[in-house]
Amino acid sequence: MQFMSTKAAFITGITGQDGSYLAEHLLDLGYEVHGLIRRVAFEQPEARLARILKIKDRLHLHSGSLESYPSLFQIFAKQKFDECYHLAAQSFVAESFADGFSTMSTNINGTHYLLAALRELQPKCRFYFAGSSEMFGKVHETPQRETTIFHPRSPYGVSKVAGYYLTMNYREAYNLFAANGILFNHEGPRRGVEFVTRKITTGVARIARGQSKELRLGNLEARRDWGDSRDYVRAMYLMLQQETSDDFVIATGETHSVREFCDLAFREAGLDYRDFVKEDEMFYRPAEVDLLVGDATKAHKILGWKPERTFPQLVSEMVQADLARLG
Ligand code: G4F
Repeated sequence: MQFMSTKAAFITGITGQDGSYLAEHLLDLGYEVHGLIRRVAFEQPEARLARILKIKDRLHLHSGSLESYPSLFQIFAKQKFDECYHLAAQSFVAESFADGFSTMSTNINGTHYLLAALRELQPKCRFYFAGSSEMFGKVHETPQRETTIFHPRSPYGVSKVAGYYLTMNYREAYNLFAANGILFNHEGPRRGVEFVTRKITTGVARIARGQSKELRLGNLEARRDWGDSRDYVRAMYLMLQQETSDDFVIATGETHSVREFCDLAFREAGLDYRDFVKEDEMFYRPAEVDLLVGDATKAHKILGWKPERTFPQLVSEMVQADLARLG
């Protein structure tokens, strides 16, 4: 049975994979759901609001930017929130090597502006920061847990470490309820096509439908702990329902290589990945994160959270969704 509530939540990154699933989850729980949207998104709703089009009429969308403190200040001055989920970021690791300055500026300043505006106007609002397993980077222990030392390997990873410590600092210095989720990779049919899982499943669909002959990828040996976004947004919500704010690793505890993902995804369409996948140095990163696998024991114990979907289910659903999209 679900608890009905009249709480108001504010989501940055509501148009993304996680934001759209979180918005649906909170609506189901009876929340009034608000989201931060760039002004241009209103001009191209089909493209920019695609993931939330079905629920758009039930949402309260506010125009503003993470790069503008005044725009956030104005939103918080007008509307009171019980919870703020900060998911928006430049989240593509490869892009952070291409333009580290924009990544740093959006990810670090954006987080700081939000925290500062909340402290000023709504110190009772609970804050969630989307930390990342990329913070572990060149891992110091396996599996990685809340106490594992950070060693980021990209400007993106560095920006997330900064956001993590800003969140912790506002908790300790100003007594804000501010929680860090250290989420390992999480995917689904709404994943952006630039990330490797969706790049593979759209590639499989195109090849299966005769629209393409090969799929060019980078490092096939990188290993990730891939979960399902719909499971992970439940964990975000649970973190803000606790008595005190804390930091939590959210992961499945399993690790698979990009090669294994390819193998499973091509097999789902009756194909052999070895006939189609070509390794291309263009997609290698200047510094790679070789292995990620998380230990979510703390989340199991304190949040009562467990992932519900398995890795094979995730791969199968993503491939089938892309096949269906192509008709
Ligand atoms: O799918 P990816 O681009 O995700 P990455 O870099 O692990 O980051 C994702 O997960 C993080 C959580 O750990 C988030 F914080 C972050 O925002 C993002 O959601 O790449 C996964 C792996 C990498 O090792 C990459 O080198 O796949 C390898 N890879 C191999 N070929 C490729 C490709 N990645 C991409 N994007 N494209 C390729 O062609």
